[in-house]
Amino acid sequence: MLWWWMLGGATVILAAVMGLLFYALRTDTPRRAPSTLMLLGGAGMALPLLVLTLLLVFSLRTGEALLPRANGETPFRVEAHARQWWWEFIYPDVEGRPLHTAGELHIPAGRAVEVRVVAHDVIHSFWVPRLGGKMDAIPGHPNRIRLQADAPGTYRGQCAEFCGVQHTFMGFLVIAHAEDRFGERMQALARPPAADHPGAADFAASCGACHSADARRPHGAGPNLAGVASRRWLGGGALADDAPDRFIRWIARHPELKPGSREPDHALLPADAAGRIARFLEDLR
Ligand code: HEC
Ligand SMILES: [Cu+2]
Repeated sequence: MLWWWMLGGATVILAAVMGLLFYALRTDTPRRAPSTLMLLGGAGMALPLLVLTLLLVFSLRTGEALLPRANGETPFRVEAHARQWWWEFIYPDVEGRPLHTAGELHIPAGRAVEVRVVAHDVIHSFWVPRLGGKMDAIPGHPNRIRLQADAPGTYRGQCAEFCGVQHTFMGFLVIAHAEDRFGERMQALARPPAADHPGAADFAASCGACHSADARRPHGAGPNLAGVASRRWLGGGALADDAPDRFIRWIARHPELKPGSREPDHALLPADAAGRIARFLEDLR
């Protein structure tokens, strides 16, 4: 349908241009210079007004048609909050209350997902190349983008607007699950951390100012670490493996792995406390 309109439009324009060309080439017809009014009013105003209005109507309709359809269902809603240099993802109403996580966005496969894109410092851009277009994250101006993963899988996302030194490592992963797996993932995220864990007190003392390990209790300047042990990478791709010692490596070496990030150096943290904290993080599944 759309193709026919495009072909038709192109044919009309081609015919008009060719007609004008032949008219111009016919040197034998006496010519009158067109009046200024004709030139300005006709070619300068009426024609562009007509063409642009038509194009606007068609592009609005096309844009609407290209959006993943919610097919009667409400789309799954989630918020993506951009910060230098990490993404927070908020599921606004899992069992009626929001869940906060970071770094990985879990979505149900085969269902339209509406992402509300927000920025907290500078302009960033939300982009998952395999799932659709880019959407700017602008401070004070939330935007919306709709996407859909037709099959379960992992889709790489990336901040697509230069936003400072660690722009490169402002990556994220979108993980699409089959519907029942998705529910399991949400339930796992909602589980509070074990308060009697041997590393819980150290974590609260050294990291608790910026990090929460409970998706229901967001606070602080750092990413929510609920479920962090099941994340496939840390620091937006700066530490892109999930070897068992990765938390101890992050604690010791993140200033090298992600120089300039807003996380302070932990040089003064005793090794035994760091070890307990790392084990605490490994248990946040
Ligand atoms: C002053 C605030 C602050 C403190 C204190 C802090 N962090 Fe962070 N942390 C951050 C910020 C900001 C980031 C995001 C860094 C980035 O990716 O740009 C982060 C990222 C992380 C990440 C990667 C998370 C992810 O989603 O990939 C881990 C793991 C982490 N911190 C562990 C710790 C541990 C363990 C401690 C305590 C020993 C700690 N942090 C203390 C601010 C802090
Ligand atoms: Cu960015």
